[in-house]
Amino acid sequence: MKIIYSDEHRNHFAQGEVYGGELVTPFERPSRIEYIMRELRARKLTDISPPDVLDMAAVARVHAPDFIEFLETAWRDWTAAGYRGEIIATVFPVPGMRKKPAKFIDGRVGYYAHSVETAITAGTWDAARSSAAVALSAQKIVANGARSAFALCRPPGHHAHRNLYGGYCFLNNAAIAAQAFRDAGAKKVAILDVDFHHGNGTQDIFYERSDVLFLSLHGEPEEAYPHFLGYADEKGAGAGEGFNVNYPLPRGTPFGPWAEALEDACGRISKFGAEALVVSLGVDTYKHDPISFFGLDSRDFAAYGARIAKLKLPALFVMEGGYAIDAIGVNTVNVLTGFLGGA
Ligand code: OKP
Ligand code: ZN
Repeated sequence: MKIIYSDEHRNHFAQGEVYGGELVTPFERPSRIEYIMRELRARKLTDISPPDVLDMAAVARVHAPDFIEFLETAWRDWTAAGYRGEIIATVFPVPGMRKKPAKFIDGRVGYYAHSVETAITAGTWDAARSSAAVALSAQKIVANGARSAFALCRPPGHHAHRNLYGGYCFLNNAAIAAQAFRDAGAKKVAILDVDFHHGNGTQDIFYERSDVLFLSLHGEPEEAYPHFLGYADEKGAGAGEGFNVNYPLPRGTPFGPWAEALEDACGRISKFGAEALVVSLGVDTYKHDPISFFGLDSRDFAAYGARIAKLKLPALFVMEGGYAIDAIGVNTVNVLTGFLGGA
């Protein structure tokens, strides 16, 4: 399996994540990727290349131009205002207020943020672009005929909407890759999101479309981030009605019921007639993940990798979350080797 990776992810490492009213070292940190790289090498998955130069037009197929411009200029405007910390949103155009674009940076930040935990730093835009480049380069390998590829993206992407960032995400790598499959001629693309958290950004981007089927297994929104999206009754709208499928699962869900939901999702993907599959691969479903609450064991990751292989679809794995750092490598690589062994 070809793997795409860029060192430039390191440009994004905020000092602080707002967590339980404290500023803590972000759970989403550069060492995550280093642990995965180490395990890939140990397990002889060594066909690792850097990404091609980013095609911004492919990013603009998914994200709004003003949002892209915001990400590009936010750090410049923040420092120009005399602020000395990292960019953290403080005020939002929630329902009841007016969603009018603001001029001053605080208003601009709140206009494009959906969550406070995620800080923007001097290097965030560079890292976000490199992450999208990783996804797109891996997508090309699959579009050109490979059975699979692994995009070792960081920062993750599935919480980024068309015009919103948050949940550690800035550009939606999986959505950008899915759109690139469409633009390369695939008539139908499925996105299977197995990260512990609901892929609210990806859902938002494709909610009214019938050419991209989105399915997400995640902690139920009553209990889990992002809290305000991810219910089972969100089934798509307009032409997209029936092409959005959520599997909210309760606290403590072990592999059995999780795998039953995956089985249902796989059935729908086959029935849909997808020509390509994008897997939003988060391994925060692991039983010892510090911010999640499912009960998967390391061997379960290999088992579900094999189930995904049975779909017999060209598959692009896009890295999302996973915060139990000592196990992130084993769990991630188990999915990939499970897939390779199950084909
Ligand atoms: C990003 B990805 C828990 C707070 C959660 C944000 C989590 C973002 C997860 N008390 N904060 O989907 O892994
Ligand atoms: Zn997650």
